Amino acid sequence: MIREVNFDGIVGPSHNYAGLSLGNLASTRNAGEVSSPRAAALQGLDKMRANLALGLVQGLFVPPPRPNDAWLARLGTTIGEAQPMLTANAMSASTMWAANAATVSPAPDCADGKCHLTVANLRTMPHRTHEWPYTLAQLRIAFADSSFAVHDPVPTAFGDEGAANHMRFAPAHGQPGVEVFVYGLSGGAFPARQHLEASRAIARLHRLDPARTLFAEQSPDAIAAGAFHNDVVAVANERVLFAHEQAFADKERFYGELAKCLPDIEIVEVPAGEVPIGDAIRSYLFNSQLVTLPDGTMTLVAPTECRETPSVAAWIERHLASNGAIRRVEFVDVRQSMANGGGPACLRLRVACDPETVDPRFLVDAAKLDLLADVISRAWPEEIAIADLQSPELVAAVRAARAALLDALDLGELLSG
Ligand code: SUG
Repeated sequence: MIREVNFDGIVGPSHNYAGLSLGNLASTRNAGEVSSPRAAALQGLDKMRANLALGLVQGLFVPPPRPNDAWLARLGTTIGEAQPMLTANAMSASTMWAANAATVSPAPDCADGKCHLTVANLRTMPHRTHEWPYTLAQLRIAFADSSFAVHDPVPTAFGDEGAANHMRFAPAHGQPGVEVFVYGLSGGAFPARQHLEASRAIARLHRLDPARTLFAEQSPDAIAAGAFHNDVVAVANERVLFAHEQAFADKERFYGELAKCLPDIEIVEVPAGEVPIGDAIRSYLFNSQLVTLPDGTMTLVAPTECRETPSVAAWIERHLASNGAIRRVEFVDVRQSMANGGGPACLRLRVACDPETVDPRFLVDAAKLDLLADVISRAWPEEIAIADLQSPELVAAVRAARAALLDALDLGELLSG
């Protein structure tokens, strides 16, 4: 029985605001602020708890070792000696944004009937380039069942940002779907992170049907306005596309191709005249989780910032009153992640599969979330200032916190990598 499972990245104990992501306006705006790793991780658990309460199936990924000593060693240095820029890169907690972990094609879309996952190389931002070996190790354990095929990253010649630049449409999660790869060619002053060649390679590796696979260009203006990933301005669920008017370079063509592949597609487009793209990016309206509840209600799990942005709050109110495709909106507080440009949808990787085929250590129920909350409340640092990133006490605390988490989840085999 195929269900959508959302795997959230647990916010790691080294979560900090170093301003490492050019083109991600929140990351730049909050550079140098003091972070609250404990509160951040607990906000993440609360989001998972709320999604469980909605009747959704919930999973998790764990943070990788921080600092990344192996990466620093390849650069000929150590955490004690590295210059501040390398230290920040080695201490980044950016794996929390699990939407960037991999691209996922559910089994009904793939010629061999397996669910394919390709770990993302994340080659554009230095702090993200060293995530994938640790992500891959987890994917290989979580999806070891023969119904999955887990792939290495595509060569770093071509940038790949995973599910953040990929959308899937289907009448229902368990039926064959249409997969859309959204690539960037240019973004003005900011980098376009997803390369077309990487997307094409993944479509081939996943053995997708070319007749049900589309490639659409991200609007360069949207990237220049701060939409560094497509999932900042568009989200898909079943036969609904929820997108900002300015998300795509050539929307008429893309919408036309989509309608040809999926005649009953419903496009909920938000006009710039109602929600300016700046408000969409600040509030992360489109970085909400668009989910179907067990009773069939299409629900938007949106960041609380949407309630506080007048144009967005007004749009939501009008849409709900109009009986549009989205019938319900739930707000979640993920402010610590939002301050680094990661909303509810960034924090999760969607995998449509039979939950019975997933290693149960990566699935959660309310009792497991309570156990994790206990570990995090005891072991996660309360605050991190950038000036402290190299402090031996902090480094030791970060290492010990991860070890405690892995122990609680019985995932000791990940301790060294
Ligand atoms: O890659 N932020 C992440 C946010 C990723 C959001 N993911 C999706 N849209 N799916 C990024 O820009 C923060 C950088 C810092 O720690 O300074 C950061 O990496």
